[in-house]
Amino acid sequence: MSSIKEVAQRDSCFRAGSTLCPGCMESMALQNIGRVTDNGVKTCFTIGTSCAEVSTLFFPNVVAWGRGESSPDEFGKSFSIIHNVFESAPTCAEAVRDVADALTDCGALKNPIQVFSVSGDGGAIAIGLRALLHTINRRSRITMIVLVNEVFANTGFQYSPAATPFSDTSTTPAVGDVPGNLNPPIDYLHMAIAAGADLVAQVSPAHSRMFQKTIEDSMAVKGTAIVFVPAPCISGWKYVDGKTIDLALDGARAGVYPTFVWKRGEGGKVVDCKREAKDRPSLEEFLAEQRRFVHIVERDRKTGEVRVKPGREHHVEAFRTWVQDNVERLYQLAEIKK
Ligand SMILES: Cc1ncc(C[n+]2csc(CCOP(=O)(O)OP(=O)(O)O)c2C)c(N)n1
Ligand code: SF4
Repeated sequence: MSSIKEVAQRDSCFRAGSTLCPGCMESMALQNIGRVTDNGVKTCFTIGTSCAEVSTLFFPNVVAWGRGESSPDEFGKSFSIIHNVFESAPTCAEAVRDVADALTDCGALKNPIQVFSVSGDGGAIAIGLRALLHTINRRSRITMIVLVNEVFANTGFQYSPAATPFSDTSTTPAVGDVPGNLNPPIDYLHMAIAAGADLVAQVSPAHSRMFQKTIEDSMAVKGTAIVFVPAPCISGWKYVDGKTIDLALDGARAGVYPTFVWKRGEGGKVVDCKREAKDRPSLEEFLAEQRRFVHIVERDRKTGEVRVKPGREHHVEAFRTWVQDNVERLYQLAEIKK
């Protein structure tokens, strides 16, 4: 693993000028990935329509990507990005990989290329799920990044199949007795392993060393790597400024989106999230930080005390059960070797 200090001094292909919300986890993830990939190898990103795309490639206004100018003899420094439709970032990345490999095989391309796709969870595991699974199944040598903010954010915060139970979204509103989203999320980590990925991870830049190492490892595997990045969304999750990293850590440690890294042939591990509920931080505190759960848990403004809303106790218990099942499933998943 390169040293954190060395990577911090690299040039990031994600540059100033995006219109992502201030404090958006996606911009932190892209900043970091941008630096890790500035490693002397030409980088190509494909990016599907999502917050990360509409806020950074709004030609001719905002184009927040690039590594400055490079001459042909600085091929390893160069960076390119392809915007493609919503659900097709992995497919387009696979196409880039195939073309690069074919050019290499016939001697026309002398230098290596590293290829990344970037999607939101809506693009990757809702509308684009079928395409994503087939690209994994073909063992395409790419890294897929899925920025999981649990909603279709840029089109109005609609539910996605990654949405946490009981979250209020624009298409699963908490109204009357209905406590928001009633569907448990798709088990996308297990699904990616079953489809044939060589590296599967769930990690955010809040676990900075782990994040950097995972991105570096993803570029070294022979087949497909997929990294799901839990991405607290200040506008959709509705929390106060400055809490993005705290929420990323609290949610991971409380078992809502545990940090998880798995490699084919080696197995995996759950990091910084205890298996027993009694050893994990309070779920109520995690819920109370976000107004998308205000219908079940609230914080007293004067005392700061968190309390379950009267009549919502069974929803909090159901949430606790889902979280425990989630953590247990990941511990078991970590034991799979191939
Ligand atoms: C085929 C197709 N359907 C719908 C849309 C409209 N659309 C653009 S982005 C988007 C939501 C993206 O959600 P997600 O991938 O989760 O990214 P986020 O906005 O949350 O970053 C939708 C529905 C589209 N561009 N193409
Ligand atoms: S809506 Fe959410 S995901 Fe989109 S830019 Fe804002 S904070 Fe980021």
